[in-house]
Amino acid sequence: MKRISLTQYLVEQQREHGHIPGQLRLLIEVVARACKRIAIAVNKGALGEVLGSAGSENVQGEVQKKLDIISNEVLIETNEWGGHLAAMASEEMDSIHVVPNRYPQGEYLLLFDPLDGSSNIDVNVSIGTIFSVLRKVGHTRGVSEEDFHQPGKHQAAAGYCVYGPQTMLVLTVGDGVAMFTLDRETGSWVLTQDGVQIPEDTKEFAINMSNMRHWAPPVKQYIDECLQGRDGPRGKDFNMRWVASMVADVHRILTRGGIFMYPWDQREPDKPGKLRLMYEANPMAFIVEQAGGMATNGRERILDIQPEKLHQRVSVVLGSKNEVKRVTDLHLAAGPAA
Ligand code: P6P
Repeated sequence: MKRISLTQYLVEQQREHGHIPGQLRLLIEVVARACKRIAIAVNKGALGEVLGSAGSENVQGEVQKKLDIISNEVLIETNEWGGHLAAMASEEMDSIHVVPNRYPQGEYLLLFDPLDGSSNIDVNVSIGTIFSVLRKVGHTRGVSEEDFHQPGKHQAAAGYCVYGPQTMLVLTVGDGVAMFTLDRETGSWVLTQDGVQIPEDTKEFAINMSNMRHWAPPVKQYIDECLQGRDGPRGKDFNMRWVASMVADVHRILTRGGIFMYPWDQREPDKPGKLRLMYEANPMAFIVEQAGGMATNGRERILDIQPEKLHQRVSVVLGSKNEVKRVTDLHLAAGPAA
């Protein structure tokens, strides 16, 4: 493949398809630069005194790791002065961060989970940054949390950076999915795959099996059928993977197919699931759909869900289309959600 940088890719997308406005191109390049800085901090590990807990909790009540806070600060400080953004929202911040008055305000809203999979940081397992881009509705300078309450189908762009054996940036602006690998010798993001397609069928499921007793019947039935293998109703054996880092699990599915599930469970019956809609499920659902996959909350398309709160949670079933459809059909056959 001819070596094409992220910048050249975005310029060519803009030239050929015209749907990457200048501010959006700048936003994507700034986020990509922030991910490079995060990658450097992540890769330092114990040498950089960045491991371990920060001694604080986020809005989700989760203990924050030092790298959670470092990553969040990197994304804020690299993005707030460029004039492409009106405000940002993060898993690590209770409320939105509005661009200070000393900087020009742009037409986009940026949401992110600055470092997803934090429980894996100290054990050297792949983690990642997830980001979602919305357009700011209205053209007054003011911006409020309500401006963020847009369904995922309105995203202008979405992507993630996975800090693994390779550091890779995966991106969609609504015209398919492209993958870039960080060339550490030059500091460039190099296009290594374009037109990513998720196989419609799979033999691999990703779910935290230790929660089985808490799942709703349709999820139990689906996983039980997979576990029966070739002698059961599926007529084929399945494999299981669970990295406990959504970015790593989704990246595997984009690369070789599979189904990822974090369903509702009875431990927190009033919460629809563990994962967050705005900055985990929506960006991943946009990417998965753009790669020919499917993403639902078990019953409805994730990208159609109308958000009511910035940090609201959602059940997630995404990946190979025919498998996600099977899980969704089981939920619908079970009747209305409890
Ligand atoms: P569990 C990481 O904390 C995360 O938000 C996702 O990245 C991951 O898929 C999930 O939670 C793992 O959850 O309950 O298996 O630790």
